Amino acid sequence: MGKTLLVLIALNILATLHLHPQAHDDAFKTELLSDGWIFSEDGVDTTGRTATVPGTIHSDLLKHRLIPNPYVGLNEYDIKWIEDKNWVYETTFTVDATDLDHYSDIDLVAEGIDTFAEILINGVSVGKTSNMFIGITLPIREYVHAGDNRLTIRFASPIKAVMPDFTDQGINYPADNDKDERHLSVYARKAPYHYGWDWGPRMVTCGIWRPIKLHYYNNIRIDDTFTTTDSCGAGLALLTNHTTIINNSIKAIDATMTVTYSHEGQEVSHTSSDVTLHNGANHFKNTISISSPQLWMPNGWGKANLYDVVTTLTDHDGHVLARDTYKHGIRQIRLVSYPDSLGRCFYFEVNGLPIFAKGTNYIPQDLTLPDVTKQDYEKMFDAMCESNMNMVRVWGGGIYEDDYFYDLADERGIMVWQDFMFACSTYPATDDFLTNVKAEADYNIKRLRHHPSLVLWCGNNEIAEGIKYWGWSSRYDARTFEKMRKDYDRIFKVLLPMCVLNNDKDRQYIHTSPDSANWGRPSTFGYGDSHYWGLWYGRELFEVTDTIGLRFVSEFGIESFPEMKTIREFAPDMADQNIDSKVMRHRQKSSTGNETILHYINSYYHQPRTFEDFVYLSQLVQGHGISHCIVANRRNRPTCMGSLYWQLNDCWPAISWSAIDYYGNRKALYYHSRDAFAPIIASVFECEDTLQIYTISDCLEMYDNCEIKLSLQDFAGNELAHKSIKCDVKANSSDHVASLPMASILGKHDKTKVAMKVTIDNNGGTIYSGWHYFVRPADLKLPEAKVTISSHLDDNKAILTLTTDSFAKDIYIDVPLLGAVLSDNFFDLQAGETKIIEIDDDRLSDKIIKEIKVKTLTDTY
Ligand code: BMA
Repeated sequence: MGKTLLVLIALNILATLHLHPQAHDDAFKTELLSDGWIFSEDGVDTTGRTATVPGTIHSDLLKHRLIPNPYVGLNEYDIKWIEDKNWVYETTFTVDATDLDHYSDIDLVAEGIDTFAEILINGVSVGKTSNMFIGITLPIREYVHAGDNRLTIRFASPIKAVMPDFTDQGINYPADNDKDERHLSVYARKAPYHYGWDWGPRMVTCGIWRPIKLHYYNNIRIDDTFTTTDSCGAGLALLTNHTTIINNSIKAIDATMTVTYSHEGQEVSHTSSDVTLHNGANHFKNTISISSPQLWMPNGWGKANLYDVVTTLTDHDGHVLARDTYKHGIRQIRLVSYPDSLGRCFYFEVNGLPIFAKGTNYIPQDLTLPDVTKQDYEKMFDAMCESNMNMVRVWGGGIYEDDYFYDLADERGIMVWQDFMFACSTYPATDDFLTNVKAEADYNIKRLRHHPSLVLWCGNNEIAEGIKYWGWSSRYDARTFEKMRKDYDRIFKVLLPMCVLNNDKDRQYIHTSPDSANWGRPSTFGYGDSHYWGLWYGRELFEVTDTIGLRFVSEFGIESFPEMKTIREFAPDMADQNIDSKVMRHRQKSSTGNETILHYINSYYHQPRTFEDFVYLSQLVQGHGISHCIVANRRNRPTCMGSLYWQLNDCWPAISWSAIDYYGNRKALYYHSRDAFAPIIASVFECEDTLQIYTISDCLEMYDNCEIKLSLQDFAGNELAHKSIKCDVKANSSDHVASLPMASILGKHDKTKVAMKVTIDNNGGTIYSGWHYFVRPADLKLPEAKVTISSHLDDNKAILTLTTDSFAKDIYIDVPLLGAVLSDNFFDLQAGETKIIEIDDDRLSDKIIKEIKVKTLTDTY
C-alpha cells in the first residue's frame, strides 16, 4: 500500500471518528494500527510474513506471490483452498508510560473485521467477532502495559466457522449465486458476493478489512451525533440535534456541551448548555432553528447544501474533553407509495416535489475491498454526476459502503437507496442469527443516519420475489418452505423495520425490492418498484418498455463485454480471445450469458464477423438498448417515476451488465445513458404511422418559447425535409407536444437511407440534440464512412478532432490506455460535422495518441 493511501486512510479515520485534527492532545488521541503486521496460517506456519492492514488474506498472499493473480485467466480455481484455512494476523504496538498514567481509557476500535475472529492482547482474549459489517470498540486498558504489547487476531475459516450451524440446521438454502454445493454464505454475516455471483468470482476472504486503531481518552467520549430535519420552509428550518455521550466513570461529570451549525464558513446556530454526564450512555436532544435554510438538493435540482455541525464538550476550565464533526443537509425526502388506479405508485418526493429517480445499481468495486481508494470512489461519483444521475442503489449482495461513499453522495447530491445486506436467498432466523443481524442493523443505521443523501432503507434484494416465484416451494419440503417464509417475516418484516424505527424513525423502510411486480406477470407491473428482467432473462426486445406501464424500474439491464484492452488483461493469450475459449466462458458467470448477448446483437445488428466486432457490438446493443428503456421510462412519467439500470460498475475485469468496467473504462452504456438521462430531452416515439413527439424535463423551471426541429437527412449530410414545432418545455414532467403523420416528414424517402436530427432550441441556443432512425441499425444502408482524426497533446490533455466524409454511425475511439476517460465516445457523426473529444490524463503521451484507433458500425460487416 502506498504512502499516499496511508495518509488518505489516516485522514479518513479522523473523519470517521468525527475527531477534529486539531483536538486538544491532552483530552484524547487516536493511533492507527497499520504498521508491523505479519500473517501466517494458524498453527501450521510459524514464519510470519509481512501483511498490509487494512487488507485481506488474498491480497497478502498475492503480494508474497503465494497465489497467482485471481483476476487473470482461470486462476480463480487455484485460490479456493484459502477459504478452508485459519489465519492469524499479529502486530506489536507501544504504549507510552506517560499515556498510561494520563488516560483512564484505551479502546481498541476495529471498523471492520472479516468475519470470524478472536482478538487477543498479550495473549489474553479480549473479544470475538462474527459479522464483517459491524465495527467494534473494545476497552483494553487493563490488558496493556507500558512498552510493547502484542495484538493478535486469529481468523477461523469462514467455511469451517459456520459448518456446525449448517449441519445442525440441515438446510441448504437457495443461495444459487454461492458457487459451492453447500450454500454456507447464508449462515455467515459476510458480503454475499464473496461466495460468487453472476458477475464475479468466488473469493471467500478474511482479514482486517477496515482501519483498526487505538483511542485514548479520559472517561468521556462522544459516541454518536446526528441531526433530523423536523420541518423546513423558505423562511425557517426546525431541526433536532441528537447527541450520545459515554461516560465510563462511575462518578458523574459536569461539562458544557456546545453545538454549532455553519454554512460555508458562516456560523448560523450556536447552542451551549451545562450537562451532567452519568455513568453509561447520556442522550441529549436540542432543538435548532435555522432561518433562511439553504436546502440540500439532489444533482440536477440545485446545490447539495451542507451545514458543518461541530459538537464540543468542555470542562469548566474550558478544556476540550471531546469533539465531533459531521455534515448535515436540510431536506425532506419521502417515498410515496399508495394504491392507485394503476396498482401502487412508487416515487420519491424531495422538499415537496416529485422527482424522477435517474440512476443505477452499485456493487462493491473489488473483491479486495481495502484496495478501493478514495480516488476510486470519487471516479464513481464523477461518473454518476456527469451522467445526470440523482440516485444510486447500494445493492444488498455487497457491503454497507465506506463512510466516504456516503460523504461523496452528500456532497454531490446523489440520493442513496440502501439495501440491507441480504440477497437472492432466504436466511435462517435462529436466535443467534437475529441477535447478530440486530447488532449489524443498529450499527450501520447509526453509522449512516446522519447522511442527507440516504433516502431509503430496503430489507433485501429479491428475496420476497424468490419466495413467490423462483420455485422454492417445490424445491423444499412443505415444512422447510414454511419455515423459510416465517423466517423471512421475522427478519424483514419484524426485526429490521424495528431497528429502523428505533434508530432512524424519519426514514422509510421497505421490506424488499421488488415487492409485488414481477417481470413475468404483466398483471403485477403496476405495483411498486420492479426489476424488469423481461429484458435479458425474458429475451424481450427493448421496445417492450415503451408501453408496459412500470412504476419505478429499480433494476433492468443487459450484459456486454468490456473493451479489448480489458479483455487482454485477463486473457493475454490471443488464443483465448474468442467467445468460446475456456477463459472467456469462465469469465461469463451468467448462466445464459453469451447466447443472450448474441440474441440481442442479432435482433438489432448484423452478425459480427470477428471477436473484436462481437465485443464492440455487445456494447452498442447494451448502450442503445438500455438508453431506449431509460427514455421510455422517463416519457412514461408520472406512471413511471424511476429508472435505475443494472449495474454501474464491476468488481473484477468481467463480462457483465456494467456501464464502467473494472479498470474504469466507460462502455457505450455509460455515454448513451448519460444522454438519455440529460435534464431535457426530446423523444420521438413511433406509433403506427405517426411520430409522437414528447419533451421530457427534470428541470424545476419551464423553458418557454422553444422550437423543436426535425431535420430529415441523407447520409451525405443533405437535408431532405424539415419540420418545426413551437412549444414550451414544461418543468419536471413529460409532455406530449405533437403528433405527426410519419409521411409528413419522411415523404417517399427510403427509411433505410435516412436519419432524422432532432433538436430543441431555446433563446438562440440548442438545449437538446439527438438522432432518430426509422429502422434497426442492421437495416440501415450506411455508406462506408472515412473518419479522419487529428490529435494533439496539450499538457495532460489530448484533444481529438474528428470529421467524416459521410454519415458515421457509432464511432468508437479506442485509446490504448486502461481507464482513460473520454469526453464522449460511441457517437454518430454526420458528414460535414466536426466533433472535439478531450481526454484528460497525465499518463498520455505522443506514442499513445498515435496509437488511437477508430471503428464505426460499417467496419463490422
Ligand atoms: C439482479 C441483481 C443481482 C444479479 C442481477 C443479474 O436482479 O439483484 O442479483 O446479479 O440481477 O442477474
